[in-house]
Amino acid sequence: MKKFILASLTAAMFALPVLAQQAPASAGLTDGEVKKVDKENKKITLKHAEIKNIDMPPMTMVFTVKDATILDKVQAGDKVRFKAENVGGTLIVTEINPAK
Ligand SMILES: [Cu+2]
Repeated sequence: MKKFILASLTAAMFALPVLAQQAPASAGLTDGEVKKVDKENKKITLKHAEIKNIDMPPMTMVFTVKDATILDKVQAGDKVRFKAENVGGTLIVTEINPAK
């Protein structure tokens, strides 16, 4: 029995780094809710959860989007998953998808 537990622990220790490496792929997306869409000015107002990759706490704010066409998929009131990046000091939403 002791041997079995040891083997399981060892297996778990080897498995953990693999899980940790897989996390960042989906961690790049942040949960948010659309407050306002402004296609003309390529802006979107989002109430967002913590954005880990740019070290930002939860808040409601205006983002510039990389491309106005990504705003076609969303409208005010939608729950979304989005990706924000800091490009030369400007926060840009590069990807946004309705949350399922
Ligand atoms: Cu913010």
